[in-house]
Amino acid sequence: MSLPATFNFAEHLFALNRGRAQKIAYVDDHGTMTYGELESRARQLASALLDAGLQREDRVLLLQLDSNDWPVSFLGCLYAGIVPVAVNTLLTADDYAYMLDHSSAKATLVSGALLAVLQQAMAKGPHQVRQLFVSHPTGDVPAGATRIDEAIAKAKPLAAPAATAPQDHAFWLYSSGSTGRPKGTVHTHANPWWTAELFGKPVLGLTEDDVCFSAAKLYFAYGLGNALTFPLSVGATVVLMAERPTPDATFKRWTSDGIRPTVFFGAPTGFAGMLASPGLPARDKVALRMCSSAGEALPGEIAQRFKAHYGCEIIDGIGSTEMLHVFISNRPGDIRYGTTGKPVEGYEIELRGEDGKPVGVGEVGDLYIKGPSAALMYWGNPEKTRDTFHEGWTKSGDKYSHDADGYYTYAGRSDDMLKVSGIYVSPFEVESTLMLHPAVLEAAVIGKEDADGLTKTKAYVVLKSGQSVSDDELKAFVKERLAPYKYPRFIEFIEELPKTATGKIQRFRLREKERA
Ligand code: 3SK
Repeated sequence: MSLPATFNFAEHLFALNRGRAQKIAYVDDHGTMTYGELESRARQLASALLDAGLQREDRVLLLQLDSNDWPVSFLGCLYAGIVPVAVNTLLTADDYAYMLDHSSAKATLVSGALLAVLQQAMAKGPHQVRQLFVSHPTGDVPAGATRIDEAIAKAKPLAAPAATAPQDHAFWLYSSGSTGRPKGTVHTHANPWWTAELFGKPVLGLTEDDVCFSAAKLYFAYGLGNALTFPLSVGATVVLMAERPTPDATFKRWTSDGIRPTVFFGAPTGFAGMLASPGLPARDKVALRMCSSAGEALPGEIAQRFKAHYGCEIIDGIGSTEMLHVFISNRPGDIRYGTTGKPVEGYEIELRGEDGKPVGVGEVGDLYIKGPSAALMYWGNPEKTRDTFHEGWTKSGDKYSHDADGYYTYAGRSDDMLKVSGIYVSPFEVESTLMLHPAVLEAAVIGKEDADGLTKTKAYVVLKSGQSVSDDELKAFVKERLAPYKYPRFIEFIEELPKTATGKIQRFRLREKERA
């Protein structure tokens, strides 16, 4: 598989779908957009951006709730050779001020609902934003700003795509670590193409008959693949929603009288919440044929309960913002519950021990990935770039083991692993066991020093509403199921776990709480 010397990812998708001009590409909270409309609007926006003075390789902050304007904005930028910096819509003005400064964005494409926080960020300076394009304004747009729909209506479609090369900068995503500022992860025009060729098509088997719906928003690498790259690479239809993916909001789309999703992309916490919800729709009310899960390893028990209810598999995999999408995954019809599956063809996986050498079967090692969709760098951060991207390998920061059959099992984050009595304990293993208890909704396990200064496990547990259980009962429950040294010596019940915007448990916050 290879790409021509000139390759523009937006033009690639438009060309693929020119025979489907009348087919619905997107349906959002406002209405539908056909493939023909997607191409013409994106190319009109490309003209409008260039007419506004933006130039090839300039960065533009894309801060929008999921709506049909998001793919128009993203692909319009790519078509013009402008680089969208797609950012999380849940952040603070301080975060956006940092991103505007760090990316030197010359313009922003912003949802009306997010304009106020963006303006607060701009007031914090310094930044180079000269143009504001507003999608779905909630009132009058400020002086000097332009409505995206008006900019599109006034512009002629750009005649030809920017003649980008496969390795040219196409877009950025910010990757958040457990410490430090978010890192601007630079992806090329080739990278999304690789994720579709290696994962979306061959592993998920998406087709043009599918209707894709992703709980993860488009600004996440996971959501970008699920709701743009993969469906548009096969001519499928996508459902977008601006609101938070609560169980009820998700169920509303699953059971829509109009376009019903056939493939749903979620994360373990979301699946657990939906299964625990009284509103869970019956099997005959939905059209799901398959689900995908990423973000955190999916406890096998959740996948099995989901399958029992809907008769449909959840394909669990792991990806990263740096690799753009999934590189280890279960396969439809070949699922080993509780594992992340096998390496996706086209990616090499290594688990390295403390000596940097590959570990043996059953041993836990640091996960490294080699594959063609890896980001070029973290913008302006040579130190972290060198640390993460080294000799063609990308360090993920996760710990994994693999069995003799080649299935990989998650063992926690590199910095979350615990050593209890000299033996590694995976917080994830203890958490998944706690979650097997019928009263437990979620759990997070960290290390806590005992009176002797030795590390023991402590579990923070969130109970399902209306349920109760004693800590002694939970300890006994874990002891019965795992090696005895692994049971949590301390248990604290809390209302909710601290999480990142992508739903990952922030164990470091619990550790901070413990130290306070
Ligand atoms: O968290 C993941 O597993 C993931 C999957 C696909 C793309 C991006 C990410 C972070």
